[in-house]
Amino acid sequence: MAKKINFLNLGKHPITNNFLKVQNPNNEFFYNLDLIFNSETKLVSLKNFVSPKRMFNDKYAHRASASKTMRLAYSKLAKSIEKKFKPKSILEIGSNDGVFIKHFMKINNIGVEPCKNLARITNKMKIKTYDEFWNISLSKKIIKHNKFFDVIYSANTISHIHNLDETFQAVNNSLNNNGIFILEDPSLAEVLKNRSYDQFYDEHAYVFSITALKNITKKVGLQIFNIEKLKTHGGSNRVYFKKFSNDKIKISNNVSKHLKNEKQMGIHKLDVYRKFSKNVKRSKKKLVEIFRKLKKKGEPIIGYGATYKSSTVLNYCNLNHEFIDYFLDTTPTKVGKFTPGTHIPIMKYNGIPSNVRFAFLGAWNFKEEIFKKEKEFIKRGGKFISHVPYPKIL
Ligand code: DWN
Repeated sequence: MAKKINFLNLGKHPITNNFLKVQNPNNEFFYNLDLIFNSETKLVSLKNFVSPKRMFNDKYAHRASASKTMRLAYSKLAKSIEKKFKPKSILEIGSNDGVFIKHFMKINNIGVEPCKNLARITNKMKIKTYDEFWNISLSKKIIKHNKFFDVIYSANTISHIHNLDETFQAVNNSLNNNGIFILEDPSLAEVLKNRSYDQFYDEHAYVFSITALKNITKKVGLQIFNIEKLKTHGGSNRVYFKKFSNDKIKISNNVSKHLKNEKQMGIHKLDVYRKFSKNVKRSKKKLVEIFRKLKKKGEPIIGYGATYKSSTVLNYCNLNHEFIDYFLDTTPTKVGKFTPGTHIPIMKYNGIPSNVRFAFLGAWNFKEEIFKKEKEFIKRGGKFISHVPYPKIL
């Protein structure tokens, strides 16, 4: 019998995509953000899933193409898929604003994107995009019109879908016999190492280990044949799957290496999560201490990058408008609004104002890109505050 064990309670949290039009709304929705470990599958997930319709709607704010790092990463991956697999058809689950799928205009390229405002963007780009949630019924509809796929790709999406058995089954049903499925999502091993507890929020129903992925996909006939460790989004895994029945594709040695490494870390044991939980509580204490000290000195502090991730940190640590004056962000759909739960204004990025010496790095996953861009700020003594891997002033 699978046992689902609670290991961390992060308190009450809002919908991370709910960037507010007014600073103090009276009907904001909150849910309890608790993390659990499944002793059978080794999956780590939220205890309470939030209704998908609340999160993924026609006001979805995140644009995958907003960062240069990601634009380059997707273009590089598209070239590599083209070269290695020469697909004639490709399906992307969670196509967002088309940053990846637009590289495949010469073949049959199909998007799935339940956020209607995003699906409209890619449909306008002449990429047939289904504005529905991925499930068996949608996969049947797509196959009927488009046949089976050579490649199915999904970045930062499968970890957002609650029913994993159905999700992977629908993927397997939609692949042709030699087809491959590529999944890219934050790595649980990296979250544990970096104490990046902000990878858990309403949308991130799961944070995957390779161990858990292997356990849950074998049930539907998918087999991992390659893994790439990525730096993107604070440390992700790109996992390649084939059908079990396809023995033409060789299994790379790195699959067993990853599994061995996770075993050594104890990813299959509850103790590791109990330790993580202690570290997260310490991290909160230290971060709040840093903010309190700076505020006592009267320092203005801003936020850099109003990420969905930062919503977890701000709400868990109770860092509201009293601690952070405002956020700067390049995403037009966030500008002029307020952060969910903590009600901090979000302003249009136009450089860091000269009176600011401290900026909380909400987009810590783009640290390299941001440090390159903010040379002037750093030169004049400006400092970033980050909670990863532990709270400090950089
Ligand atoms: O999985 C998900 C990831 C991939 O994207 C989603 N569930 C939602 C979203 O999460 P996020 O908001 O934590 O993602 P990012 O990509 O880390 O967000 C970066 C934010 O920072 C954007 O709003 C853009 C902003 N930014 C900025 O203002 N200046 C980013 C950079 C690099 C910058 O220089």
